[in-house]
Amino acid sequence: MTRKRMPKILVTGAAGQIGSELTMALRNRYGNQNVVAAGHKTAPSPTLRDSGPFEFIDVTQKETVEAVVDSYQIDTIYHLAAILSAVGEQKPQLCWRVNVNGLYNILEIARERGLPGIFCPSSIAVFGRETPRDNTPQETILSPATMYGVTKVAGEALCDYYVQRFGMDVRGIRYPGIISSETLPGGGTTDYAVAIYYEAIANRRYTCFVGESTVLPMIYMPDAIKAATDLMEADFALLRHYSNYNLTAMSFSAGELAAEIKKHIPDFTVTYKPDSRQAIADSWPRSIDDSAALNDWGWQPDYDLAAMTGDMLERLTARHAEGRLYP
Ligand code: VAH
Repeated sequence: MTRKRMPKILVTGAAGQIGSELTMALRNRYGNQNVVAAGHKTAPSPTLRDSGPFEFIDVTQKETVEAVVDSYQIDTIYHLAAILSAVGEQKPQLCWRVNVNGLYNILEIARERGLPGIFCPSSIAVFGRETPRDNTPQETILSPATMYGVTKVAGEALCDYYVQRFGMDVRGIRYPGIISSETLPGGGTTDYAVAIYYEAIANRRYTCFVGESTVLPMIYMPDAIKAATDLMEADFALLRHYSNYNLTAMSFSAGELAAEIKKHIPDFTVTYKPDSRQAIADSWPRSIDDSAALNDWGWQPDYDLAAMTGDMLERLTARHAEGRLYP
């Protein structure tokens, strides 16, 4: 998408883990009043609420989204509203309604108005037990073991159909687990990789819901946001994929994560008590081949496990000292 003027952006799911930080990054980049944040039920943080427009929508109710798109003359949508993997297994029908019907509404609104840019993230959850788990290729078997993964496979196919059939510009990334300091994740299988930092600071101990040897691909939020904006600013003509770029920054086991935190907090202890989310984690890749993202739009992460851990603990320690560790 070649930019001639500042975009008018709508971020759905803006009160969520990615949406809350992505909205602020987009406001810094394009101007506060050019980025409309939208949520469903979760109230926005003061930072989000006081820095620019915030609206409540329900992506499963098309007219609620149309009203915002038309009143703000939106031309670009970052569609983050979604039900994640663990909650999606508890509520599979809701997961389908929000993740697929909601996406369909976004794509139809964009098609009917000729909007020039849509970003909709996918996930490594599209892969399953039949997928090669190490250095998982860009082109491979998609056999999701969760409704969340099913909705992301359907979402990728729907987005690519709108590119091919209607000539639209729809882009997306298969995100790995995302670790962040500003907003707690909302019911994913990788939530342990965020909670462990909070509990290390608050209580010096954590009970982890996946086993010590569980390895998953991960990314730190600043890199996740950089990937979204870099992809959206890339020359569409150079893209060989659209809504399903493999992406990662690092892979590590729960035990390696705990050991990295212990370098900063020596008396930190972890107990491992795998629950139902272990089976989901075991169906996902251990590492990802993201060479297509590197080749097509220059993807390079900035944070590894050591750099992320130092930054996370610094941010959370400062908040803890002010008595506001948890958002
Ligand atoms: C989840 N955080 O755990 C999301 C993500 C790859 C994991 O899609 O459901």
